Amino acid sequence: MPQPQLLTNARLAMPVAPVDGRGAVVIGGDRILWVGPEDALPADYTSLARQDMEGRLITPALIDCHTHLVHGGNRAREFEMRLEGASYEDIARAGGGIVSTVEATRNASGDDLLAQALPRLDALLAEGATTIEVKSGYGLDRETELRMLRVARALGRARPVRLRTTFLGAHAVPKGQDGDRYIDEICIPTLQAAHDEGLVDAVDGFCEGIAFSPAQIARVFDAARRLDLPVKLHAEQLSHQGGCQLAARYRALSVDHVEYATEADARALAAAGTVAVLLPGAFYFLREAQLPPIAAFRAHGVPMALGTDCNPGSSPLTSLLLAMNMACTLFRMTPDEALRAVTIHAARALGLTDCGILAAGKRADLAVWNVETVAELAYRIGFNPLHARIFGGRAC
Ligand code: DI6
Ligand code: FE
Repeated sequence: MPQPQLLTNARLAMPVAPVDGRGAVVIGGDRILWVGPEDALPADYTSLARQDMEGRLITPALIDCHTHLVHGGNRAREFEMRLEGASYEDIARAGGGIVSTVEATRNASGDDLLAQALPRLDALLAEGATTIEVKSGYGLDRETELRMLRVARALGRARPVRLRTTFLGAHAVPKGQDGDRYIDEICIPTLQAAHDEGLVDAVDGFCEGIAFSPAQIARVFDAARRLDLPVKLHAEQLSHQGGCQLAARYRALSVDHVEYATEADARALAAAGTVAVLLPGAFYFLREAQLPPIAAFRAHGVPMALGTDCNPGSSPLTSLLLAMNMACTLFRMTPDEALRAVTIHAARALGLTDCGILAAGKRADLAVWNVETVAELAYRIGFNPLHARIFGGRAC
């Protein structure tokens, strides 16, 4: 076992409890051995060579807990149509939207999809992310859903990153098909096939007027339960459909978007231990006006996470730092909340307990920033102050 590494003269954002003054981190292999104020460094470690962080801020490495990184093509033309007055839902109902990306994704080979996704992944890593979730959901047939998930796994081998895959077969009703038949005859059997191939870490759905009803999503969740897979849900994004209550009944890891969630939903989420994943990129890009009920989430103790929702239609965003800035400017989250939202709470939204926090025994996934405070991290727009990204104890 190589010598542990000792980082000193750092500012630490744990991010739950702050450390005042100079902080130090001891890393052994891929784990944090010790973290705390430098003057409390245990005697065992004082003789290690010091790597002087020169007062930089160290946070847990960032976690993007909601992306659709793997997809074919882009929807810049729909962006122009929306600028001309069409709504996101109008475009979806007219055969554009998710199903147009489905066509582009079906027509792309695995190699094409990988090549298109890598620059997006690299953009996230360049800002200090080490754990990324990737969803399927632009195949809506067995072959393409499996291809998307295999590409997601391949992304995890192509870069030093921890990749978590989510099966999102219930994302949209394929053109010309009946929603109920699609769920029972394609979506659920495809979930089984993807699980058999070891491609699924969690199961998601889109509960919305333009997608699936709570009753349809419940059938997908029952299938997930039979496979012992955790669930999450795109819920209450464009309207209130009852997705949060459904997700809470299934003890979902997270409900995502949730602009139209209510106080009663917040109570149910808190009781179920479900994380609310806020996606300010989609809120911004679709020029939504309905704000997620942040005050109710705070009051009831619902953990809030943030993701990019990186996707071609509603959030072509590949920056968690910008998501943090947007969460503060648009949703009035505090910078400390925004940091917890892309670290410890994002980990929880993925069912992970070994990362997202600076604590002994956790993974040594750290980000070192050329800033002094958490507020400084959240307030800049379009500037990347990352000094170093440490993944499993290695700077890379
Ligand atoms: N909600 C979203 O924001 C993405 N999926 C979803 O269910 C949008 C997907 C798209 O427009 O391509
Ligand atoms: Fe999404």
